[in-house]
Amino acid sequence: MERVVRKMADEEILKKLTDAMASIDYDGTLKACREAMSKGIPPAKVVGALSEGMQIIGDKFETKEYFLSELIMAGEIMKEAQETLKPHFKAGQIKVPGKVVMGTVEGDLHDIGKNIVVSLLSSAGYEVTDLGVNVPAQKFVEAVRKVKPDILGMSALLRATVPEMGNVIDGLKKAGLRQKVKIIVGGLPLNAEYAKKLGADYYAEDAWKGVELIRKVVEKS
Ligand code: B1M
Repeated sequence: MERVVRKMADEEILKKLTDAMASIDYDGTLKACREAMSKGIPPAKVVGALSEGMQIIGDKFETKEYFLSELIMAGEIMKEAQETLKPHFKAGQIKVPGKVVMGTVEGDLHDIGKNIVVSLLSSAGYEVTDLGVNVPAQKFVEAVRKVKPDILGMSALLRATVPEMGNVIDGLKKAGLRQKVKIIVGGLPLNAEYAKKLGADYYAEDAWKGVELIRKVVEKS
């Protein structure tokens, strides 16, 4: 009974969080975030609730109820919320940290999901080279040559920029580096089938799954 009541209370907080995010309510979102953390709700669930809010914002942007200024504000709120969550990021039982190069592909400025992956990996002791956003294919190739990572992670949120991932993979092939690194891709327009078509090794639907995948891949290598 106690567990059921607790679950209902948690769901109420998560709903509050989604609603505050969806209405681009800075104070409300951060307050609900802190409340969720103080109640011990897992950060993955909190990010899930925030992403639901982001989904609503995206839908409202498409129907012209929200405009670019709202997307920008939402991005800022999400970044602040992420700072609140960071100290609570734990990436499971990672035992074999390795080297990871991460970036958002050329033409794409969305970095919130990518930054969550970077934070989770860093907090677990991985050596992460974050190339940032709008990263040209050649820069990914050079980073793989220089850093010699176990994993290359790429993120894209725009449908139009996803093919850039394929360009990076082609660049790696041309440079003779493709077999030296495992590639994980993530982002809203992707799925496992699309990732395979692009030539990636793995697709991660969220940051936690991505980090778990990376752990398994590094452990095997
Ligand atoms: Co943009 N935007 N945006 N935007 N934006 C979307 C993506 C959009 C779906 C909104 C919509 O119309 N519904 C739409 C894309 C449509 C399409 O491609 N078909 C869109 C558009 C159109 C645009 C502009 C073109 C708008 C314009 O200028 N007219 C423009 C493009 C700029 C550019 O990139 N060149 C633009 C700009 C922006 C801002 C800069 C204002 C801002 C981003 C701020 C930032 O990132 N610093 C922004 C925002 C905030 C959004 C939405 C609302 C939210 C994105 C987000 O942060 N989600 C988004 C709508 C939506 O998502 N439904 C939208 C939360 C975040 C936690 O999720 O990043 O998906 P996400 O990460 C997830 C997973 O995908 C996964 O893990 C995370 C969860 O754990 N993941 C990985 C992601 N990468 C991974 C890598 C991995 C593993 C997992 O390992 C490698």
